[in-house]
Amino acid sequence: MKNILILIVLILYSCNHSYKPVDPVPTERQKIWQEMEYYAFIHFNMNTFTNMEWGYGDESPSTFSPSELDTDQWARTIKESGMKGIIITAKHHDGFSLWPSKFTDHSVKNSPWKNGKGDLIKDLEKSCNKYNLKLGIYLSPWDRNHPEYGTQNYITYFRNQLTELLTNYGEIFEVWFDGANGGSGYYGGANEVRKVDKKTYYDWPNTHKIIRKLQPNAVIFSDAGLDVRWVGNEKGYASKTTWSNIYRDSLYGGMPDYYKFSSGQEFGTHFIPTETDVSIRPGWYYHPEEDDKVKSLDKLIDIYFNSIGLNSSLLLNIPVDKRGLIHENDAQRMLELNQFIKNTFKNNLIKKSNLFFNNKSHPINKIVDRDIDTFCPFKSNENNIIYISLDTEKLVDVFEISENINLGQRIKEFIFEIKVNEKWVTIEKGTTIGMKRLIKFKPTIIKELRFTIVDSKDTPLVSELGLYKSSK
Ligand code: FUL
Repeated sequence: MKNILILIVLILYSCNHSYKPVDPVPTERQKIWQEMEYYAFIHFNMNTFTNMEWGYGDESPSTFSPSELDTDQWARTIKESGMKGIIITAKHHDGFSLWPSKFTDHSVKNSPWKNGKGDLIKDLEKSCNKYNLKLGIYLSPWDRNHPEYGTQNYITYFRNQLTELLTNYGEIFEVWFDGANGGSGYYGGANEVRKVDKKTYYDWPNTHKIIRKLQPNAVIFSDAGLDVRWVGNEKGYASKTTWSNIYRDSLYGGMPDYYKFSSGQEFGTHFIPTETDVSIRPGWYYHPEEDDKVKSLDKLIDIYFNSIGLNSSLLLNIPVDKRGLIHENDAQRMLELNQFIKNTFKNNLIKKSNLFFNNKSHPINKIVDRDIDTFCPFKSNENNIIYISLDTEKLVDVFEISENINLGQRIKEFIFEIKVNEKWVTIEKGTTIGMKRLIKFKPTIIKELRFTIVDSKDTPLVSELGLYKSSK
């Protein structure tokens, strides 16, 4: 009995006793967002009907005429695909608004859809509620339709529209601001080039205040955050080294060399994780000629491992078609990807292993419980190897590890090895971990593996470990 008590005390002590945060750490809203991992972008707007990617701003509202628009079909397909939310292009660069904004005539209210009585954002809000999905808003700062773009009056207009979107459509989980802005456009008939100073024109701090006031739980996305930042490319790949930390005040939306900072910065002052946005087709918008260009399942799996598996989230874009439906080809691929994810990660093969650290046995339960708030510290001066012996030999090809990022991102360098024919084989020498790192390797039968934390800012706090055999 006494021995059991000592064991329990040791177990409780060895995991989760309090550790000081290593700043910067995530805010509550970032934590909630980060656990979503995978959610959908929908590009559906005027461009869907003109077969363009960037409308000029002179399109007639009468062009917007979906024949079978059904936001329930979107939400149902997205839910069945395992995603947690939808971000919709409420207004893209051409300025057409998918809701009957009081502040412009360039909207659905002057379109044939539902005889001008429709409100697509309202429909989508209802569908999201019905299927238990979160709703996010893309509002383009650049507006090639608005006559006053480039002046202070446009900023007022932009904020008025933002206020409508954040007031009338329930809880919004993310507000998405694109970096592309300023250039040629219709601008109410002026047909000219308008350049703005991207650093100062939008007076972002005051716009952010509006968002915080109306939707305090929403994360704000742009190249520069405030809460979530761009991964730096539109291909679906995060950097192998991805610090959520970054010197936020040196960034601004639309900065030309932003991609240089996509890895984040080890000593960055703010915690701003990346979001990986990529389209399931070549274009962001629907083009019939791309019906047979939906990304293959293998490509999407690769993107999954290189976004969610590299301390990022995955924002997968679905271009809704001219009917107003998610096209059959896209829907099929989305469901296939979900099947892959579910089958691959349903069975954590590490669960019954023996874990040793610093040559002592260590309880594994807290790091296989899918709860990022429970973790084990792995700190030693002599031996920083986490050694795992599986209960039986197993065929595996995916390793997963997560840090307890609530106390700050810490791990700087690691080595992952498996034992094959009595020899240790290095699978990956890497750098950062963060929220999640997935390592994919050739399917191999193994019984032993080890993970060495070569360098870390402070005591490494591991919240999750996993080992799987992928289903494809
Ligand atoms: C880009 C935009 O210019 C594209 O049209 C698209 O909306 C993409 C998500 O962001 O920068």
